[in-house]
Amino acid sequence: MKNTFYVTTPIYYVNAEPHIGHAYTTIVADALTKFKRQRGIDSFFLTGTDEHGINIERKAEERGIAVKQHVDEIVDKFKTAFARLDINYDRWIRTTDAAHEEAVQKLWTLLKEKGYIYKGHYEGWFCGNCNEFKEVEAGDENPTCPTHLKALERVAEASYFFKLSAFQERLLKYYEAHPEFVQPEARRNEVISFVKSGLKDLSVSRVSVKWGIAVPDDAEHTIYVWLDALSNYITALGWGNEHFDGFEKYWLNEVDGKPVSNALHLVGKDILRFHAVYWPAFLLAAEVPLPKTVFVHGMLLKGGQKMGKSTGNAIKLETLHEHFTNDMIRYFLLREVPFGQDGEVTYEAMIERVNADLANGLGNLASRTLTMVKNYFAGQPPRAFDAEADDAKGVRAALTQAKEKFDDEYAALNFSRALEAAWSGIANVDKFITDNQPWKLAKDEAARAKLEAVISTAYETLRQVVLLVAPVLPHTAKAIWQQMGLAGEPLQFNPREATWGEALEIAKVENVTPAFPKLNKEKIVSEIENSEDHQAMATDSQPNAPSDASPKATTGTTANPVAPTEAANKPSATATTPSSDDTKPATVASSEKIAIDDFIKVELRAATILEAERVPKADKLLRLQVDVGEATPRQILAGIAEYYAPEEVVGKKIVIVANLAPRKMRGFESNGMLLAASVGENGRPVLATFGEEVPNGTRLK
Ligand code: ME8
Repeated sequence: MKNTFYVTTPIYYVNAEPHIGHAYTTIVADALTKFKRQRGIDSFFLTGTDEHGINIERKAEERGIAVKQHVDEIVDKFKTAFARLDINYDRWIRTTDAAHEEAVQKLWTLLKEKGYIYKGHYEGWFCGNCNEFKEVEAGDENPTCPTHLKALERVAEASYFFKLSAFQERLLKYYEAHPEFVQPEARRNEVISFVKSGLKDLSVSRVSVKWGIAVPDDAEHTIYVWLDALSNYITALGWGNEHFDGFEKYWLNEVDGKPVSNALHLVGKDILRFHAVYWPAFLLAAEVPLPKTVFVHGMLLKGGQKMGKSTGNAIKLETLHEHFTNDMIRYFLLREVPFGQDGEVTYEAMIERVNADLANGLGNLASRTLTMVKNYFAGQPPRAFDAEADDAKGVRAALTQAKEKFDDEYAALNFSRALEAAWSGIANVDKFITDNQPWKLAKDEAARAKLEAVISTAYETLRQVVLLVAPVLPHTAKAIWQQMGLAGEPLQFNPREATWGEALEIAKVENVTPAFPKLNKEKIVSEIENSEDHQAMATDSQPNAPSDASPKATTGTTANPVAPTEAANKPSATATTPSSDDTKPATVASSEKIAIDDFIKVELRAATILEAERVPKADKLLRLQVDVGEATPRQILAGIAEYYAPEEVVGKKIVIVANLAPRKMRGFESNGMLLAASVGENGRPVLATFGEEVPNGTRLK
């Protein structure tokens, strides 16, 4: 069996700028590749961009530029963002690469020759964002996409079909025989039950989409984007084209005389079915060995909602870079969110994690150990392991265990648990240092041997831990390694071969600088909350903001659709939510038109104000507890305090926007906003209410 490793990320759509979600999968792939390489495994890491399809065609049209120019610009943004995160991929595939296009046409021809593609006619409902036809309830004439909440498009045209239905049994057998194929287990079960429910043939060409790869011998049609995009995982290695020669080496493997693949696809759960059903069916049809594993991770959430371009609530990479180093971002994402599960991301949690684990944990171990080497041993680390004290033996034994656990968990993609194991090594040696009080031993000539043993153990533990964490914290690991006087770089050494106390040439420890600064939570959070990006982001996620079709997503401008001064002069319907710094009502210019599917996104509900109080040092804010028919009341901050006394609003029936992402203001979280008309010169808010009794929680449509 060959010892190679091949990992891929999804190839990202070029209809929006990269955000933390894209960075997440790609950082994981990078940290995994570094881990494998450190252990001597020949590895290949592929990422790239998915550039065809109706949505991208439209995006360029909206921007008034050629599609090629549009995709080139967004690809550059992705590449720059990933380079900034120290992501070292081996190849960036673009579905507009000539070699890829050529290979996809070969795959098409192969599937057709084998009898799996036939021509027919398609009628159905299509979502351009999912690039998928959707099942719709009979009689629904205005269906919306359940993911994007946008109106589906009716498509009725000639189409080629892939005989997916012919693969139902073969797929089920394959899942059964290869439990490692779809992971984690819960996703595997989901896929199995989906396939058991029946597979229909798949429409795999479009005549109305021009921006795509032409169907061989029928150039009226373009190839369905998912067939085009999924193929990237093999075309990038040279399958079906002459331009690359990695297919044999990285895709193919042999076990018990049978061809199998080593490939690992990392994907988010949003695209599970494409990878776990369609892709293996295409490969089975083409008689190409299936990837070893499709590992499906969860979604990064904000306020319980998936971060993404449709919701406009994704944390921007620039904001992260302003306040956190790359290593902090990488560590947080791998440590905080168990890989495979959804995870809420907040700046507060990031800062707490950085301070506890990086500044206090690893950083503190490095600086206290190296400072003692400098002060007590003139910078030359002692290597005295013969006469180890019993407790030093304990530290060593625990570290050996931690190393094994780290490798096992990491290889199984349990990054969080792997890091926890490494940090248990840190906690152990920290306690050992504190228990032995080397600062006291240093004052006693007779305790010199003991001091040597203690510092040797601390230094050696640090060395081993730095080797372990290097794939996750490449910069910091290297910086600490250099400060330790060690030669080379930690990523060059296999931790499994680094034996405890081995003879090493070590230069003198000269400068000891903290590996991580301690972050000031209040300061950073308030800076982020007051930043332009954050304001724009909060506005984006409001119902009247343009959806992911907005030019903002592609051009990076932070144009704000809200026009408070203009609207304040006219009586108009106003959604009253305070901005973070004061309580100016945000209003939509009345000339702006929105589509019905934009409106459907807004969840308006009837509610009753149960409690109200003023917010200290915020003249315009009232803090309300509101009954929306849920198990517990919600807190909403409203900018109405200048016009309504708290006791005046208690008991009032109001209308709220119930699906607004939470925002923090003056230290309080606001979970929604109430509706009011903005009347007169000053935009006096008049609360919207009902003419007759309506139960709390009732939706307005
Ligand atoms: O789906 N949390 O591209 P895409 C975690 N082009 N990961 C997230 C995330 C979030 N909130 N948001 C995005 C496509 N991702 C297709 C793929 S592959 C042949 C074609 C990550 O730009 C995650 O990996 O919509 C998710 O699966 C992917 O970005 C979707 O990227």
